[in-house]
Amino acid sequence: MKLSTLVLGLAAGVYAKSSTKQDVLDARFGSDWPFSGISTFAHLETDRCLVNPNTKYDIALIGVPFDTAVSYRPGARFGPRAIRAASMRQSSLRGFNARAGINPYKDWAKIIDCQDIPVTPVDNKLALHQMTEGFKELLSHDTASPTHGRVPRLVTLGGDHSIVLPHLRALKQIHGPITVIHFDAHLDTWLPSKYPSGWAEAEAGSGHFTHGTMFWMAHTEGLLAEDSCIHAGLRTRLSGTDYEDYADDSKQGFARISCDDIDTMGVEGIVDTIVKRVGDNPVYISLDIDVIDPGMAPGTGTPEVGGWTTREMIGLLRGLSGLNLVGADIVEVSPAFDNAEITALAGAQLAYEILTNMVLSRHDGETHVDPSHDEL
Ligand SMILES: [Mn+2]
Repeated sequence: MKLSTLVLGLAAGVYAKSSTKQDVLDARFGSDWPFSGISTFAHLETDRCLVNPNTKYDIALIGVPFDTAVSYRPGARFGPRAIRAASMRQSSLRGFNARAGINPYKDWAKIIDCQDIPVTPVDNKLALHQMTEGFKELLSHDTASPTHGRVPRLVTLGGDHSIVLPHLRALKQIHGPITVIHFDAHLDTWLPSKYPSGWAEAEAGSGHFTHGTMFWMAHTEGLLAEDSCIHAGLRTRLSGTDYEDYADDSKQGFARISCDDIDTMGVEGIVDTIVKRVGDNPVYISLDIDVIDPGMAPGTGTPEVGGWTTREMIGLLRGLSGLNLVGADIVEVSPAFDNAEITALAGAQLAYEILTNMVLSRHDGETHVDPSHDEL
């Protein structure tokens, strides 16, 4: 090659690299620091998906700032924005999940933050209707990668735990009855009669709708798969003296793993039990942050001491990456009771682990198995 040709070639290369103003602007201003930019989950692209039906995504974060179905501390309506703020150190730039061997933000899936479902805080019957319609709308969008599945998947940021009911209603219409893996200190299959002030005038659509009865409602509505749901992390006090709450729970098709079981079964033993229980069914992971010990997650509605560590919870989720996962939530983060953002940080990290699982599993019965993705 003649020297002049080489010089011309180099000059052309430099010219091409710096020629467009867009290139220069992207290089200078295109990436955020963790602390700059507006607060979407993990700095993801955002869209007001509920009013833009043509927006495509494979996985979406959706905030549901609703907390008027709590039985103790309110405040989880501020959970979505607290989790988003605590997720700021996550981004596609440094998003590789070393435990899982993928970067969920740079893999096959288009993941976006769909903002919030606006829900009334003054009328729970209307609120439940609004949430149900919102979830149906979000699940009706086309996916960006149809070869990986034609139904998008949602990770809900709550909100109190009642927000799982409208999500399950919307999922049932698509997948049929859903198998729920429920991480929680509490059963949440309580009969409405177990609560005070259970007046006969209560309407099923509002008076019975609480953050402790919604799985009972889900079972009553036929949304749950028979004998395949499972709780994990239980340590709640019970009514009565004969474990009748457990009997009520079993009738609704749930198996139970207590919080203390981790001492004998270990993370791996619990993962094995859950995987055997749920099989290939369409699975929904519902994660109440109160499953974590209040020492690591104090900012929540109904704290119970003696819980799991965040490291154990991450290990459990990493072990569940091969499931047919069709939806998930992180609920009950109540930032007014938080300290130094620790509860919201736990919520943000656990959401990231769930997103990782969604990228690793394809929910049309097809699992994305790669031998390099060793778990646990
Ligand atoms: Mn709960």
